[in-house]
Amino acid sequence: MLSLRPCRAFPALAICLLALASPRATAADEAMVVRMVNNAYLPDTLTVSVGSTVRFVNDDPEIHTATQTGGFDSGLIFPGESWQYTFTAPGEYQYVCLPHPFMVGTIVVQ
Ligand SMILES: [Cu+2]
Repeated sequence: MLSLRPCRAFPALAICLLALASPRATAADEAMVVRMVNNAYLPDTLTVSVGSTVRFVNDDPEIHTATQTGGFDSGLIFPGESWQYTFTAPGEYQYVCLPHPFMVGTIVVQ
């Protein structure tokens, strides 16, 4: 029966609407995001102020990490997932993706 279709679709639709209704990130929040796209960090260098939380979002179909030698380590970030880290000290934090060592990025904290 054709009329069943909208009913079946409703739960998914409700989730979509909930997502749209959640509070919007401010411009400042959006700037604190590093996306992983096409096996690269975007942006590859991000400058933030001390105390900022940076969210690493995996928009790729592959697993990535954000790993600083001797420092922070996201562990595996699966496709569609994210991980965040708060930078409490000034400095230049260089990091790589462990499965893809050619993926490099820098967080400049000032
Ligand atoms: Cu990777």
